[in-house]
Amino acid sequence: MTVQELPGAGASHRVTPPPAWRPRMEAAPLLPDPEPYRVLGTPAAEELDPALMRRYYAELVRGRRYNAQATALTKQGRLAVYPSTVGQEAAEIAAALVLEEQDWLFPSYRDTLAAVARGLDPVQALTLLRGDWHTGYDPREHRIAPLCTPLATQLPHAVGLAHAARLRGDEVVALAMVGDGGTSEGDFHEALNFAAVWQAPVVFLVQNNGFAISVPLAKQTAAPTLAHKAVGYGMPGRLVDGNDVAAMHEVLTEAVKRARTGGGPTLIEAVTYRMEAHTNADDATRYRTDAEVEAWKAHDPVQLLERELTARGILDEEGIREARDAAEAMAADLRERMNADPVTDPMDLFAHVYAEQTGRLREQAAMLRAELEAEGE
Ligand SMILES: Cc1ncc(C[n+]2csc(CCOP(=O)(O)OP(=O)(O)O)c2C)c(N)n1
Ligand SMILES: [Mg+2]
Repeated sequence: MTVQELPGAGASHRVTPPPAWRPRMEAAPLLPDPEPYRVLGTPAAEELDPALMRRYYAELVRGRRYNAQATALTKQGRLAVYPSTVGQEAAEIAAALVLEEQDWLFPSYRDTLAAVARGLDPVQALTLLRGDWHTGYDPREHRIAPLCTPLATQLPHAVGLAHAARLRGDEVVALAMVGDGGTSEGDFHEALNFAAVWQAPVVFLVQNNGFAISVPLAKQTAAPTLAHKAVGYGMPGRLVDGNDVAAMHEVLTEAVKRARTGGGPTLIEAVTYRMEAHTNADDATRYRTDAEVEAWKAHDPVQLLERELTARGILDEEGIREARDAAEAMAADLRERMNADPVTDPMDLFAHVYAEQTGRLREQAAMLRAELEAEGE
């Protein structure tokens, strides 16, 4: 029996469909290019701004040295944990340098380097990872939200802040950083959905470093690329070589400008690689091969820029030495200050949890105070 022949239904039950449904916008302009965008090693590098690129070079060298020093501090017992960004310095530094003073950065736990490049004191940036204070810095001072350990929860915060700023008429852009694994979280979905519906001035920067701890990307997403996820929310997705600092700068600058001028959010996937283990507590040899790591060494972000700039006469031996000396000075200062024992008060555990202390926390604080006093006697 066909629909047209239902019993007792007269000659035809063919119902005129409602007015044709139409997509609200063209999807094609939102789609990322199939190849990550690159500048270094391409003819586009002829347009590089020498002063800007020298600045990036100095920051990359400093960033690499910062990673090495922080990792050394974990081995010396001065830092509880450090998620290294060796190999990811280009994305980290560009995320910081494209922002204006009034903008906000929303970093994940891995993004200490972006926070330091934005002006945060390197020791303060490590306070949380040393385990002796909540955030370790005043987020309002440099407009850097706390380094966020719960995956992707910083994203809806960024959207809320950006949307609120826009309602107030402030020209603020929020740049939120997240890992490839973080894109599988509900918060990622909610943040992107709201951002696009509200046309909030947000830039989402996903660093696809290949892994969520030991889980490779292919085991936690079936999307063609992470940048493609943008299209489902109605924002443009951009795919960029995350180790190419000039490409990162260009793509991020464009997205920040779009956000600032009312064009709404962008999702950027920076394709990169985590050269070291997830943290000092992880053994990466258990889930990936040395050959894979070696292959990525040839695409090192610091080397890529150094080769391009020296070949073009933008950077010479002296420039390289200056950058290295400045990085050494930063590392020596970091080492020295991190080697001083921090003075902590256990009662601080209860401070700044809530604006107004809850009854239960007050009770617990009183208990601890009594215990500490008993110990002191
Ligand atoms: C909500 C939540 N679930 C699980 C974890 C445990 N965890 C910490 S890091 C991590 C992997 C995240 O990978 P990715 O988002 O790719 O960032 P990456 O560490 O590579 O920078 C997981 C599962 C967490 N911190 N928060
Ligand atoms: Mg990852």
